[in-house]
Order: sequence, then structure tokens, then C-alpha cells
Amino acid sequence: MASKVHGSKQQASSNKRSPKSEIRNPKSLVAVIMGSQSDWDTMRHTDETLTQFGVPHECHVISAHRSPSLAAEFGSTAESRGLEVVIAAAGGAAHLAGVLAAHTTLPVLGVPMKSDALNGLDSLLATVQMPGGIPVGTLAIGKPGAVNAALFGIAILANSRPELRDKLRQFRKDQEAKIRATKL
Ligand code: RP5
Repeated sequence: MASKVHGSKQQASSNKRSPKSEIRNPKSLVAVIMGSQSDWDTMRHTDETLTQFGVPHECHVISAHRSPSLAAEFGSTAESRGLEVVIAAAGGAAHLAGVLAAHTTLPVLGVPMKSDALNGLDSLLATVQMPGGIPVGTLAIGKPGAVNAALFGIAILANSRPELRDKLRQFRKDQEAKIRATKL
């Protein structure tokens, strides 16, 4: 498993960095899990957004099919480690988010990776079509989903953290100001 951990004051990630670091970080509130190193180029946007908001988080490569016992162990221990949100990204037969959700009652947000074969439609359906009883909140395919998974996770954390709610409000204001300032 490759992984990396971010404290709240670390700088945004670069494109070249890969998710390598310690798995155990008691301060992490969000875990960003991806099925393969090849998902990092998309999931770095989740990492960067969480870093931008100062949310302590960690990123790991864990595969539901190539390392199934590790996926089960991570899901089973996520809550007791202090994590509050799990973000899971996978492509193809993308069962990673569902498998993690099966092992934890923490909110699990799924990000379907854009695949070569079907442009991510396979990943989307595999992630979103969870049978009733084990929910996965599924975001858009690829980069928009990666960014929105972070924002959704932050919105969940903001329910009990007013400072994060303020940051989300400011983010929306800045976003709107950019649109208003756009001249064509
Ligand atoms: C999934 O298979 C991963 O999440 C990735 O999106 C896809 C392809 O993985 P690699 O063959 O590139 O490792 O498990």
C-alpha cells in the first residue's frame, strides 16, 4: 500500500507527488482511498482541496480486489482511528467504495475514475448502484467528482466545525466573484 498523510498546515500537493507516507495518523479526519496509483492524477485534486481548507487527511492506495483483506481492515478500523469521512475512488468494476462502506458506518463518498474502456460509465455504475442497506454517496466521474468529494466531506465535517462552514461560505463567494468578473 502506498500512502501519504497531510496535516492541516501543509501546502497543496503537486501533480508529481504520489501518495506515499505513513498510514497511521490519529489526527486525520478524512481518508482518501484509491484503488491504484494510476488514480492519483485525478485524486490529487481531492488531496489539494482538503489541503486548501486545512483539513487533516491521509491518502492511501488500497485495492478491493488486489488487496481485499487490507480493504476490510481499513474499513473496519476507520472509525476507531478517529476518521469521520472516507472518500474512495476506483475505476472499472469499481467496488472499492462499496467494500469500504460495508465495513464502516462512517459516510463513504465514491469517486468513479474515468476508465479507458467505457470512459468511466462502468466505474460510475459500479460505484453508484449500491443495493439498499449500504450507502455510498457517489460524485461525478473524474476530476469534478474528486473536487466535489472533498467539498462534500468538508460540508459533513462543517456540521460540527463552524470554522469550516465559514471557509465553505468564503469559497462559494470567491467562486461567484470570479464568474461575475468574467468578461468575454
Ligand atoms: C481499479 O482499476 C483502480 O481504481 C483503477 O482505476 C483501475 C485500473 O488500475 P491499474 O490497472 O491502472 O492499476 O482498481
